[in-house]
Amino acid sequence: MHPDQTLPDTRSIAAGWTLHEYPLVDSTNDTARDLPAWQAVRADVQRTGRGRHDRSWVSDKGGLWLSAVVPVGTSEQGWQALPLAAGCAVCEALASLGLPDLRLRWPNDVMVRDRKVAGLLVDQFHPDRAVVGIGVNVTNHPEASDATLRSSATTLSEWLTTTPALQEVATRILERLRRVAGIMHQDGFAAVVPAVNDWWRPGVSMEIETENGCRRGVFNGIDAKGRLRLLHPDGAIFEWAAHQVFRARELNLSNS
Ligand code: BT5
Repeated sequence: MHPDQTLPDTRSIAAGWTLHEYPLVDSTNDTARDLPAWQAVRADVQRTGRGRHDRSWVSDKGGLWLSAVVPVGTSEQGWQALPLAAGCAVCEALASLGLPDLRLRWPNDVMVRDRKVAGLLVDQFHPDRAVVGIGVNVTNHPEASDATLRSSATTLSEWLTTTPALQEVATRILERLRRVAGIMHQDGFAAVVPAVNDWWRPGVSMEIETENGCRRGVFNGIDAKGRLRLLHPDGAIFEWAAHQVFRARELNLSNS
């Protein structure tokens, strides 16, 4: 723990979660590293919020910076599919608050139209559980820290007449995450694939960067293992796991 981190405010919330709240941490994913399953960390501000592939995540006051510890089975597939299932849980939670025009952008950016409202970063520090990091822009101003986010990011307050409290957003997300994780645990990831596939924009053209170079095609949802299905111009479908894709870009749309 960082020396200036104060003791958290800890309480039980809905769906059997215990939530630890801090004013300031480096990254909630790191603070949650050694917690048991079904515990979560929320911070008002993160000093060094992390995105995927060592990218940074702007985490100013007013946003929801949340990390939830979820048990994963021993199968590699269980944990690889978790970010997709968690993205679906975040979409469901934000839709329940009345956010319009929500969708997922592969692998797990949560978008309102073409602007990113939430991002997910899943870390696995222990073999039996994963830390699902969720960042949601609520009343914060990410563009004040990074001007490039002016056109690519959005916040809940831009779309809702009454902006919900951070605790309310956290509770709704954790409730749905617990439900989705329960379905995955009982019936496997394939059982949540149809729900995940409902959140993509259909027929979007994409370019992906892989270690073997760039590939272009039409996004065709995910398969039962959680891999991206890319339809090539010759009609062949290729599958790509998230860890094989360094960057994904939707063509003819704004991107982050
Ligand atoms: C993500 O990475 O979208 C994962 C973000 C996860 C953040 C949460 S907050 C709680 C937990 N603790 C952490 O330290 N992290 C997690 P990626 O797909 O790599 O997207 C990163 C890119 O999103 C950046 O390069 C920017 O372009 C953009 N970005 C940065 N901050 C943003 C923000 N607040 N809103 C929208 N876009 C942002």
